[in-house]
Amino acid sequence: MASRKLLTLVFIIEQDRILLGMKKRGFGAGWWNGFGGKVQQGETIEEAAKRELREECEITVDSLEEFATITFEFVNDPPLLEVHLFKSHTYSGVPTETEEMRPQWFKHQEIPFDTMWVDDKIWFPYMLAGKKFDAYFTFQGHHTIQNYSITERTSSS
Ligand code: 6U4
Repeated sequence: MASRKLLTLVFIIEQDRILLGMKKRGFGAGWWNGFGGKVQQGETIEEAAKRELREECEITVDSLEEFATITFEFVNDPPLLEVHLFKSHTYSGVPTETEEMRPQWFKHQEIPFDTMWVDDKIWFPYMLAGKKFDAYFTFQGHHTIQNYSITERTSSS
């Protein structure tokens, strides 16, 4: 089986706006995204999600709701990325720019999909509708989706 890297992605979602960060360096630099990164040894995935949120925009959350996993395959470029997505409606602190991210609020109708990973416009509607899902995207390079699938979780799964 192909090896996989575990990653996190966190969204603060209020009634009519969502907090995104402009990634200033590393993987996905130049694109708006949620806050997240690699799960380190000795921490749970949720602990990693909270840590990355704190490190990248200096806010904290008491609890996070895991609502999706997305696996990304980059053709001829292993490993697979297994990204665990979390959300919260509340947080503490003030979203603050760091070396890695510049946070900004966006109205739900004004999400800057042209400056985001191309998969985001496909699955954000599920997230914003409060759905839980599991998805798989196969990328050719970083700009082209070769194929994908999304499965909504039923209440029993
Ligand atoms: P470091 O170690 O800080 O240099 P870096 O290479 O910047 O790490 P990292 O750890 O910030 O990467 O993780 C990349 C982030 O991008 C994770 O939160 C997952 C997210 N991500 C990766 N592929 C994505 C994609 N296709 N669509 C998306 N988010 C993606 O919306």
